[in-house]
Amino acid sequence: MKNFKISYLILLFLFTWSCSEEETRQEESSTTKEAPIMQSAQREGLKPIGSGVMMQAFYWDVPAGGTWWNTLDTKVQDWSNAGIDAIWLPPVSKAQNGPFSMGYDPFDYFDFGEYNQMGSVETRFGSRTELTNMIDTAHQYGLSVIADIVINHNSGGDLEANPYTGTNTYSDFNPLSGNFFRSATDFHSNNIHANDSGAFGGFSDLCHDQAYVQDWLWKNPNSVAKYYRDVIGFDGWRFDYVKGFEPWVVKDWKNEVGGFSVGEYWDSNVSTLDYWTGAAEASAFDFACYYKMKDAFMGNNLNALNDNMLWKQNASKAVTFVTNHDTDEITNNKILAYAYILTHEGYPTIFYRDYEEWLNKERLNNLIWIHNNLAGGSTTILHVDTEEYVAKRNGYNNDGLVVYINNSDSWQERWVETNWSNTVIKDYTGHSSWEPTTQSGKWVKIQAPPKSYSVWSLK
Ligand SMILES: [Ca+2]
Ligand SMILES: [Ca+2]
Repeated sequence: MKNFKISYLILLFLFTWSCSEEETRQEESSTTKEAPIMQSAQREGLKPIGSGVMMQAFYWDVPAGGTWWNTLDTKVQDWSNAGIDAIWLPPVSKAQNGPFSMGYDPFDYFDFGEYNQMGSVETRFGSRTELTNMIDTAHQYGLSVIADIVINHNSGGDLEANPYTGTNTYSDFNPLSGNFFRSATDFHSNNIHANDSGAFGGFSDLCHDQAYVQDWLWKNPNSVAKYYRDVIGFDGWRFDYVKGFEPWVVKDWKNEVGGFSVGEYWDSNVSTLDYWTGAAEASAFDFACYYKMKDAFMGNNLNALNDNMLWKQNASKAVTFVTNHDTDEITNNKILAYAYILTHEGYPTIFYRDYEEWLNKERLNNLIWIHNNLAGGSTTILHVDTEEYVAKRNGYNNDGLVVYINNSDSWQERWVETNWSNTVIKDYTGHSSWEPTTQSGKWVKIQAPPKSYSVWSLK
């Protein structure tokens, strides 16, 4: 490392004359994890989760009326062709708000749009048949399907006298599916304890220490986890609001039924996120990366990309994202953030509206291709200042890449040290027409257009 720094500084001095501007900052960051996330798919013929890019296949308040599953059914083939390897669905079962619910107020875990309760037969998204048909189509095109699992809280129970609180509570659940009836003893407070690590709003807070609750959620042959996997066809799990319960719940679920698992631990603290992934033995959404990208691309200070993120700490457990159903704001520099996550480590997610409505689909498809074909190996940051960021992926079963992000209002050029000697390289985004040859010492001059990016690799 030290020799590297010294030779780096010598080379930097030699080439300063040709740099477009003074080097303001040089930092080097490497992660030890070389291999991308790879999990063997449970179902025959599916792409390994983590080999490509995840699609968050919904946004807040998608069209109601029971048509969403059919909408997705028409898109999964194109997504698979573009390099998507998994789709994340909203919670699929009947919730208290029935045909209007986005699913995060779960009532009957086994009503997928087939029982007339909570104001409708179908869920907001459609019928059970429409759901399973769409999942079959996704599988046909090699996509894994990830379920959104909301088990911190329930909603829609009937009022009952609660012996633990001495009051009346809405904790009497009588779902028409006939599965997983619940009562006061299954929620906090109860005979086991007053509460767990968190409650959400005023919802009934499930007690996962209750053996009956564990049985119905993941242990029994007809548990939610096994039914969703074996009968409905889910391949992986996205756990909602995991701050609301202990990480062993996710670990036990995953150990029981397997499958890729990612938790929504909404916290920017890298140590906390890293701790959770270890305790839960699951991936986590990289909220640290999300907030640093906000500072970098909305706050117009790319130096924030030097800060720590979960993918830098533990790339194999980081699921990176630019926005999601809770945060779906539009920003001018969003495509730069996608250029960042799709060229860096971690398992990147693309948000439905960004792909289908808001951003240029061809540019995203190009970045997905770059992610799946060039973005391998560890990461070295080559340059950062407020307006420019250059990093290289060092390659892992592929050639690696150099990504140059430019948040200034004009074209920028920069000499950088690649991993390639005497080699012709090109910009795989097509933004630059340069095809420079790297020097014997691996240095080369590259360029990036204003408010845009370029991605370089072997021609
Ligand atoms: Ca329908
Ligand atoms: Ca809780």
